[in-house]
Amino acid sequence: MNARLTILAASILVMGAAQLSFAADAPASGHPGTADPELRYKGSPSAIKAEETEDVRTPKAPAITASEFTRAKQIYFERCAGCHGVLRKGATGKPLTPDITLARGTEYLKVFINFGTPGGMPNWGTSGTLSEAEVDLMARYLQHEPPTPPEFGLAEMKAAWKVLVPPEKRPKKKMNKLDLENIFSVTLRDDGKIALIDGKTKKIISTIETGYAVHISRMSASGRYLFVIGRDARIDLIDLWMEKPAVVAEIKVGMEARSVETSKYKGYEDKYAIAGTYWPPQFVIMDGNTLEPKKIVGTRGMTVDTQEYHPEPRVAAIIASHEHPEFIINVKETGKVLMANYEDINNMKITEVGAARFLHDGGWNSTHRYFMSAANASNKIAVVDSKDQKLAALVEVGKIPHPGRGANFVDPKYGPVWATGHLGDDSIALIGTDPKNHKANAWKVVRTLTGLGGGSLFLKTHPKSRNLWVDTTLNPDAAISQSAAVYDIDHLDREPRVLKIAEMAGLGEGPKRVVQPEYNKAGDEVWFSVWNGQNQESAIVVIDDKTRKLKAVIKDKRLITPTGKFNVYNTQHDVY
Ligand code: DHE
Repeated sequence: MNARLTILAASILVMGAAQLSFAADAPASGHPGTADPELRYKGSPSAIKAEETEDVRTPKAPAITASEFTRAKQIYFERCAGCHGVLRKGATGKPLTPDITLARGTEYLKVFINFGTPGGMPNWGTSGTLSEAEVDLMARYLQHEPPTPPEFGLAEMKAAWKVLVPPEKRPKKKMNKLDLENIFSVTLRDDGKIALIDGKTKKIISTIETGYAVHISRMSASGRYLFVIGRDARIDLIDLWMEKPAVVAEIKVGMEARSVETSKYKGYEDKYAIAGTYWPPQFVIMDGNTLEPKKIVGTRGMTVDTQEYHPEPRVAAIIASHEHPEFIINVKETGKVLMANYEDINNMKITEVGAARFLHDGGWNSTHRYFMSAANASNKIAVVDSKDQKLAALVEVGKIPHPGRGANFVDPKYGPVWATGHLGDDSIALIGTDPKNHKANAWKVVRTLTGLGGGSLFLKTHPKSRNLWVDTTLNPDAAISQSAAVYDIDHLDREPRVLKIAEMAGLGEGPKRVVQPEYNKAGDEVWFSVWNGQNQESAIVVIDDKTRKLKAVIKDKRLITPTGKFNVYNTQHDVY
């Protein structure tokens, strides 16, 4: 590397902190100085197909043949779009638009692609992921205008919409003997399915074909309908009342998505569903019984802080308000929370709450009034008051908060708190959430616990439990990523106990990442996924919450890459 490039390599951290998704067996790039969990949480392949984009050549950019362009697009969507955005406008990774890349030039860009940066850009070249020719190709490609994937409006959604069993042909009452409230919907990430698992027998009731890499499951307010959404923005509506629960409606709402939710406000139970998409950047409100798309709202617009236009603000977590007939929607790149009122969707009122970038996941406080939302690039938790429809606070926490939906409990000293773990450090922040009776503690970090390490994704407790369970799924040390920590809520000053969850599963080879604690309905068992590679054996480990001892290991050849688990009752009633 010549001197100029060395200086550039050291100074340009422009390619940004790698975020967000990975396969269980994804290798870390091993770049010195970069937090490994961040690298591991890299953008997974985008569900956008390279052949669907509209391509433009930029006259001043280096020559590139049509076949090279196609190949580069594919690599970009597979490796880079998760962090830098489809339009390369910058997300967690930095912007890579031609106004920036043309000025840098091919040689300069090659250095970054080859060696990565301490800021989080993986070393695609030296890790052997991309060949020398591919590094050169990507450096040239990035100087051309980003190809644009197509929009996805009402016509496209309607074309992809299928009602397999119309509401009038569905059962009028529950037709099976299943204990629906204690079923778990389990994401089988790399198998394009979910598994329904009976909470008592711990047996798989059935597996159901869904979209590609289902991300989450959410329940309708009545507890009858299960909604699952895949990364490819396909939503499946599953009727749990049928003799054999099955998909009754299906739709594709875009090219890439992560979130789905249902209306829960009194009088609107099961009436509407909503899905947010990463591409195109928008959300759609659908009929809750059929998934018929009703109203699409784009999220493109100005960022909360610098107030500049962002063409690709992705929709992250969505939660249904219990205070108003509203969906509360995290818009990642603009750092805004939208409260969309569904009372009259033709004259829709949307309250825009300015929070901070980049909004990702979050959940309710124990009273279901305050939405606690992680702004992960700002190291803050935004507290959104769903009753008064405004921002209550921005709370400074550790590095890259990642709560899932978080955990609510009563701290013996500080009163009601909501907790989040972090991807970027080992801290667990407990935030006071009771402005009425514990005003001095409200929206402050009242206590910080020390976890097993960075790389935590989810933590959980239950109103009937005095345990707080925390995973460390993305920690680079296998001993840590394969374990979970449990804290005694009555003695938070004590060290946590460490449970070697993966070891309990007795599996063979593989990364065996322990991910997402989830309680059963009674709150006396906590379930962990032991997430292995697609061709390796995975399992779910069930721990007795009181004794903290192993209760059961669920193994089944159909249990391929289990990640998220959603207990019907707890998801329906927002218990966490
Ligand atoms: Fe998730 C929730 C986005 C990677 C498992 N994930 C969410 C939510 C969002 C999101 C916006 C909140 C949805 C809501 O509440 O409405 N996740 C993303 C990403 O953008 C990211 C970082 C990268 C990607 O390309 O997908 C990503 N997520 C992952 C994973 O790698 C995980 C660990 C495994 C997997 O299945 O892909 C994963 N995400 C989950 C789970 C939840 C989730 C289990 C729900 C947690 C809950 O308790 O509600």
